[in-house]
Amino acid sequence: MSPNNRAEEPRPGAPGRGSPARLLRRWLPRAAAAVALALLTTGCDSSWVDNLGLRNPLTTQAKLTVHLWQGAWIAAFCVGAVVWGGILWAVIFHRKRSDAIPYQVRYNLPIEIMYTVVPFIMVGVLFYFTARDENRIDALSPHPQVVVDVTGFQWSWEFQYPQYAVRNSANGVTEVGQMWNGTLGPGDNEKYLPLLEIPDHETVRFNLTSNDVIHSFWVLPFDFKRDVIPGHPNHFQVTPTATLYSGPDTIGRCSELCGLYHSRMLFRIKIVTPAQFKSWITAQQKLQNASGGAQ
Ligand SMILES: [Cu+2]
Repeated sequence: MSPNNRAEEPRPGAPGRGSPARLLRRWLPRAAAAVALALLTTGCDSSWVDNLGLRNPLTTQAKLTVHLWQGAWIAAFCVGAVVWGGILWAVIFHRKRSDAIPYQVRYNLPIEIMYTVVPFIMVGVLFYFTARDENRIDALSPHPQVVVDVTGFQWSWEFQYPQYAVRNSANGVTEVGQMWNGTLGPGDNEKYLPLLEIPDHETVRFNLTSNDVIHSFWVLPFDFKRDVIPGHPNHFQVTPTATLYSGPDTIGRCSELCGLYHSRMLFRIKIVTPAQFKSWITAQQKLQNASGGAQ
């Protein structure tokens, strides 16, 4: 460092153009305004913010997914706060004061060990909570209260309730419908889509199979989707925690690109009270007994 450079250095603590206090005064209001603007312009409602982009969970399993998601974000924010804090601290309090090369540090063993151990701990914590919740979400009870056999095909769905017998049918009450019709409006279309009706607060097991290619069964408020694969039955179980009668979340989807009309492979889902479910299933049994098959 030359004596000339030292002479150009500002006096420590002097309120020069780049002093920390002055920088903070200038940038803090701007940063606060930018964050407020981002929140306002994204137009998110509070549940979107609470769930960090996931749908409002309507099953005990979906609540686990949302909690895991929130926990992962909180952990990421904590790590982010340490990193951002370090960056801001360096930017504000260690600004360039001369052209001299700073003091060089190499091979600081404690820091090298910390760089290795801390990421391992972070991965370990994320792995533990993910594995624990995945096992809970995938758990199947040996005696589910309602069983639904789901069959995906190009480009619609069939729902069978094998516990509720129908005359001349080995599959029980069966719900079929049509794929979304591009020439009809949303209201009319919803009358023709296949209907999946399940009771609130009861364990419902889904057995998934496909007749042709790989599909994926996706119900938004389950915060869950599972592949529907030909020749490889898949299963999962949910326990709804609330009813669902209307709104955009009542449209279920195929989420695996499965051919030309993949985007039209929709169905309706309703979560009703157990009493409503019983009377609906009894009505379907009567109707299908009379006609000798699915409606
Ligand atoms: Cu599909």
